[in-house]
Amino acid sequence: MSSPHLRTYAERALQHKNPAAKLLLETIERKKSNLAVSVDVASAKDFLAIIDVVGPFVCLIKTHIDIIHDFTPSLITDLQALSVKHDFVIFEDRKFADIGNTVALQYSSGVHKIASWSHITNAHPVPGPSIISGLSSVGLPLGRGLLLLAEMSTKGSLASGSYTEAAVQMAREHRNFVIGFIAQRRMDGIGTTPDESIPDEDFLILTPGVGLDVSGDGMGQQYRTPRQVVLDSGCDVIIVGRGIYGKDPSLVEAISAQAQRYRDDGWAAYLARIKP
Ligand code: S5P
Repeated sequence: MSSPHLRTYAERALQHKNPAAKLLLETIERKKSNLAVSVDVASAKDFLAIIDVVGPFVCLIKTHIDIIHDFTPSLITDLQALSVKHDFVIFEDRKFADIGNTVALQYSSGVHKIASWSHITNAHPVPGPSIISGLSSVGLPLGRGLLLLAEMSTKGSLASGSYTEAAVQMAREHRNFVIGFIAQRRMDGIGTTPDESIPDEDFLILTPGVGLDVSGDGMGQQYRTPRQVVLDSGCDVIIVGRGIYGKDPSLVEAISAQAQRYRDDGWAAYLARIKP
């Protein structure tokens, strides 16, 4: 079988057994959008307003729920209603990084009860495989999926080389729950293990650090274009934050136009990639 990135999202959706991965691939295909918007704003009102504007153009909304200063559980009800209204998947970018027992509690409990509403979450591989066991004890029965941070978009990131290879190896050993990576390129050929011969290995690559107008943010973030990310590097989903809502979340028309622009660029790059 050909490398996953040369197949259509629809074909890949049929192969995936994890419900969250399946849902994401089906949503991408249905909406013809591989755009995820990262809604990193501090007020619940702005958060919901941006999601309502970009909702029609995205396959996924990425949250940092702990940023919201006026969080109440009803925000989750509102988020879920928008997810149904606009047909998008939810990804809480929690970046878990602790021992199995602690991450299981952080994922299931506390104020945010992430596992109860977020289809996908992510974790740093730094503690080793026990972080996956801890999170999957909570998430697997709920049909959730996990992404490992195999690489980061920031200048000077330590997630490279043998660290990235070890992340891929960890994922291969937990393929029922680990659906892919936060990374800057495909991970298919990374590491040399007998598992490389597994014919249906298909990890989703979700990629932040995407921007059309600037190359950085002055705080270490590095941006590449949707074309570089999807066509040149073979990634599956572009994650865009400030490139879409800038500094003023009240500019509804500008936000909508930017979301369409990134959606169109991401999709064009995908079509160019799968063209025979
Ligand atoms: O390597 C990474 C991983 C992540 S999840 N680099 C990132 O920037 N992120 C997240 O993507 C980051 O936490 C932020 O929420 C988003 C990028 O936002 P932007 O405004 O720079 O597009």
